[in-house]
Amino acid sequence: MRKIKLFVTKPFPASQDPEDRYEIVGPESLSDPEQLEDVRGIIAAGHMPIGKDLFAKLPNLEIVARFGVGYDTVEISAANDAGIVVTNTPDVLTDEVADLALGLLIATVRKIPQADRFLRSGQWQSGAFPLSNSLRGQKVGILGLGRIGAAIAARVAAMDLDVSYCNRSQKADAPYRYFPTPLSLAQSCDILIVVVPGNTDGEAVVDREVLHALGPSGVLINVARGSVVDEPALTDALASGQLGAAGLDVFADEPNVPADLIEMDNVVLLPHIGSAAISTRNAMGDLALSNIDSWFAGTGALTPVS
Ligand code: 8YV
Repeated sequence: MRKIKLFVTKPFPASQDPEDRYEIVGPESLSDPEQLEDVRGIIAAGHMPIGKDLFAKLPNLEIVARFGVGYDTVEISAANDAGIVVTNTPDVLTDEVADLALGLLIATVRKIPQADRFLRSGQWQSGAFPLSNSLRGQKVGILGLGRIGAAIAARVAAMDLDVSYCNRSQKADAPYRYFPTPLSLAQSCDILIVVVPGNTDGEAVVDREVLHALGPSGVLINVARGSVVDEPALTDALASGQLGAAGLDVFADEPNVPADLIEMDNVVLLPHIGSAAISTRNAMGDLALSNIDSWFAGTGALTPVS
């Protein structure tokens, strides 16, 4: 029997090789309509936009399985219009990303990378590393109390820090103070951790006003998407001292990071590694493939996005 054909945007890790049971084509086939005619599924890893332009080339497409919990690269309304199911990889990366967010928070406030650079460059020989700010007594605001936001909140609360949050709706079972808007949250906290899903409409929920509300000793941590923070406003606020520091795992135009940010000493910059641990990435790949397997076995998608 002929194998079902999948379009895979980028190689991804998984404990099984998808080529064992599927015929795989990649972006090189985009210029060859005949190759695409009988594609029935997409596994979408990386940044490639998945929307109506691509759907128009794939008349037999049934399912898009996103490798990742975020699906801002997929045009959901176009998928809905075309009757295409979209899945993502929730849960399997929650704790990994939350761990990384905590590491980035501590690294940013206590200046761990800067201290490492100080030691390696031999500066310790001439004196001690300058004292850093402290996390003690800081108020932490979580913007987005979804699965990952809740896992970060639990970790921050375990560090004996005050936690509050902003979410589209208040969570009845969340033991933290609720603020209805990003601005009201920023006005009431010292450290803002951004964990809201990325958007496709280009609107940054963390705008200049929110950044200024955090203030000169405020800290921004972003492990969500670059698109949810106004990056030029963030760069300005850090450069002018209107914002104290930032820890960023995500950027507006990855892998391009503004040179101004790279030159600053009050930021910690990571190359989007929130979920990038071997076991977690394998679990994400396995879940993306299981969604495809289940769909083509006739048992439906396992983790469809709403
Ligand atoms: C991955 C992520 O970097 O899950 C997400 O939404 O941002 C990360 O876990 C990405 O999905 C890899 O393609």
